[in-house]
This record gives sequence, structure tokens and C-alpha cells, in this order.
Amino acid sequence: MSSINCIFCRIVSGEIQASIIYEDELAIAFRDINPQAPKHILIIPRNHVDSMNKMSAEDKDLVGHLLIAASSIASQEGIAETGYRTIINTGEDGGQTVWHLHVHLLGGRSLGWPPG
Ligand code: DGP
Repeated sequence: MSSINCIFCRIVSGEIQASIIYEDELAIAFRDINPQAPKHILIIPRNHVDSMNKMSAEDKDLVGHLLIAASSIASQEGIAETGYRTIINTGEDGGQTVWHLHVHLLGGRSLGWPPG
């Protein structure tokens, strides 16, 4: 399933270029175009899902898969030991700007808390 107007679906299909660093049957990961840390990677499902709000019980394996992929990418990127943050922004107040579910993986510097 893909959505014709979705920029991340167009990255999955190869129509739009991205710096893809990880791929498997369910997910891909690529570097954020506007990095907020030395390492800023987005992990997304290949199939279109708007947001966390559209998740249901049948997506539990997919959500787990995205987080396990994030953990593996953190190791691959050399930030597993120093630490990192995984974030899913949801909706307007959550700061979501792209309506295709994605996990941000940020690391490579000390990250402040609470987030802005
Ligand atoms: P969010 O605000 O949580 O919806 O995050 C969307 C992120 O997607 C934001 O950090 C910038 C990134 N982004 C938007 N368009 C593109 C693109 O065309 N390519 C890449 N690599 N990242 C993009």
C-alpha cells in the first residue's frame, strides 16, 4: 500500500532519492534531510501508515520491527554505546510534518531534555 502524494512512499518506491542506509522486507531507513544531530535517521514502514493514531493491534509486530531496526542501526552507526533517542512525532502538537509513520533516531551528541 502506498499513498500517491506521500513523500516517504515516493522514497520507498525510488521515485525520490534519499540516503538509504538500511532496508528489509518491512522497513527502510534513510538520513533525515534536515538533521538535528550528527546522526539523524528516519526508520519507516514500506507500507503507508499515516501516524501512530492509525495503529491497531494488528500493527504490533510492525512497531516492534521498526524499533528493533532502530536498535540495529544505532549499532551500525556507532552510537549504541554513547546513547541515542528514538522519537515518533504524532499530530500537530507532536510536531509531525510528514504523514507517513516514522521513527526518528538521533545521536552523536548529548541530547537535551525535556524536548522543546
Ligand atoms: P516529522 O516532523 O516528525 O514529521 O519529521 C519529518 C522529517 O522528515 C523531518 O525531520 C524532515 C524529514 N524529511 C522531510 N522530507 C524529506 C525528504 O524528502 N528526504 C529526507 N531524507 N527527509 C525528509
